[in-house]
Amino acid sequence: MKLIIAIVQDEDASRLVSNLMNEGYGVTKLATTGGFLRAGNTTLLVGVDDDKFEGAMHVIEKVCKSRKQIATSPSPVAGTTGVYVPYPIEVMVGGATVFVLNVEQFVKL
Ligand code: 2BA
Repeated sequence: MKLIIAIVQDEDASRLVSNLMNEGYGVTKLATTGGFLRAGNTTLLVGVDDDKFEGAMHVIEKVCKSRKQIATSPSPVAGTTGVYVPYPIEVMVGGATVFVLNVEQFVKL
């Protein structure tokens, strides 16, 4: 068994949960925050038997598309005013950041 930890954009999360659930996967959805953009994202925990792993990854890949987005980030230097000025930056968003862990034990009590 494997545990898929998938960090996805909020706007993709609902459709991804629906698609996974419709295909019979168990999903836990967590509200999370990215360290770089300091914006909300969604982390899904999906526990899957080994033979269903590829199917789950396929659903994640299908639903979460990469795209570019303009975001603001505080300047790293406050300057003479002591104020951190927001400036626009282009970042790739969407897609999914996925960690795959082998599950040692799965117990429901
Ligand atoms: P954030 O940390 O808010 O990052 C959002 C996006 O900003 C990243 O997308 C990346 O394209 C860009 N980015 C991040 N750090 C950057 C930097 N130092 N300079 C320039 N651009 C930067 P993704 O790489 O797809 O990551 C999406 C979210 O996945 C991240 O949100 C974070 O919540 C999570 N994540 C990514 N890598 C991770 C890791 N190694 N461990 C834990 N969480 C991770």
